[in-house]
Amino acid sequence: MPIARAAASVNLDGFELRVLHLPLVSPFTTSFGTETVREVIIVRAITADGDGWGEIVTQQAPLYSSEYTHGAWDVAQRYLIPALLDAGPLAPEDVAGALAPFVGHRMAKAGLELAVLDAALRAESRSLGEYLGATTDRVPSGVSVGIQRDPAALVEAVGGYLDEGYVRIKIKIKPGRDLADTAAVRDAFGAIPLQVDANSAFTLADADTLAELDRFDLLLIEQPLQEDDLVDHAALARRLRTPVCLDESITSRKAAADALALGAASIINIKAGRIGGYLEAVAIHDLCRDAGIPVWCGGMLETGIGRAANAALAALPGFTLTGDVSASGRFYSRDIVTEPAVLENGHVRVPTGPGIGVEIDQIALDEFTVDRVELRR
Ligand code: NPG
Repeated sequence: MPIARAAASVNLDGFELRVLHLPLVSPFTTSFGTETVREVIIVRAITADGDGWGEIVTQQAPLYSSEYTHGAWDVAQRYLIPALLDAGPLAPEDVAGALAPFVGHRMAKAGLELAVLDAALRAESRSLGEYLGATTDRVPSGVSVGIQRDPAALVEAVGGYLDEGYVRIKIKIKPGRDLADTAAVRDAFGAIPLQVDANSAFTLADADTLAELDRFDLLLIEQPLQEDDLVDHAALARRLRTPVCLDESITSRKAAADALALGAASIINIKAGRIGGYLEAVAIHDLCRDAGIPVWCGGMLETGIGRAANAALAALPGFTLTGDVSASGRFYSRDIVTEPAVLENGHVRVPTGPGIGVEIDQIALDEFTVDRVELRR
């Protein structure tokens, strides 16, 4: 179901970029490191008809993927924004094409596209959910739990999130912090919906250990091997009963189609940042829906801007598995939107207002800004 009705073009006067440092409510540890502050770039598209907001979800260092904040900051100013400002009146559907000559940098492209989309949809008083094809007004909320000091601390953290009402738990694993952590959560909480995320930390040589995860009846194992290990993922998938889900490897609709053709995944995590934008996300959703492959919406510790957009995306009908669309309070005590996402009976509401459907808390935005630049046509 491609976008049913295109958005009108916008006349871009310029863009503002800000680097923000948002303190996390607790450290977030994955197989690639620990974050205590979320460094993120906020994009404001400036048009005669009003502003649009987007978010570039890079991290400080290139540990999850090759992108990182100051790389995105540079490429956006040096190449991407000038290309958009030179393009004349621009429809959101044309952003990806205007940026296509520049290889990679998908998170930067996604953040710029979202800002243009938001500006265009606000000008038409149309919500992002309606535009993308959302079919529900609230989405079930899963939580991603970082690696803790030990399995007992993990059980305590998971228990807290279950008490808050999260309907699905994902725990981070890495070599040496895999079977015992998963067993501890299964033993403590019984048959809860549970999945694990390795963030590329294993190799095919670890297949025996990973096969032992089969006894925990997990919903899926996410990205056990490296980003470019499609053939090895296919070999691993043949060894496991646990479904293999890909995240880092899926950088585009084409990559998704290749992964499915190879049997490298039976489930796909869709993150708009990782694949260059929300329109590519809809394309992967459509591909998977036609192929009978379940998808779910991943998270990148988004601020209220990206979090609202993710809720809209997760409301498309092919998102049959619970995503990492948690409440803002999971990561932030103060967000940069006036109505941060909250958990209501284990669900997050899909905003219905124009564009991404949330308003910016300008005071909070200023408070967390550490760098700012404006580029005009
Ligand atoms: O709920 O936003 C969230 C976080 C979900 O675990 C999560 N994200 O590998 O999926 C991931 C991980 C991540 C976060 C990766 C930030 C890279 C950056």
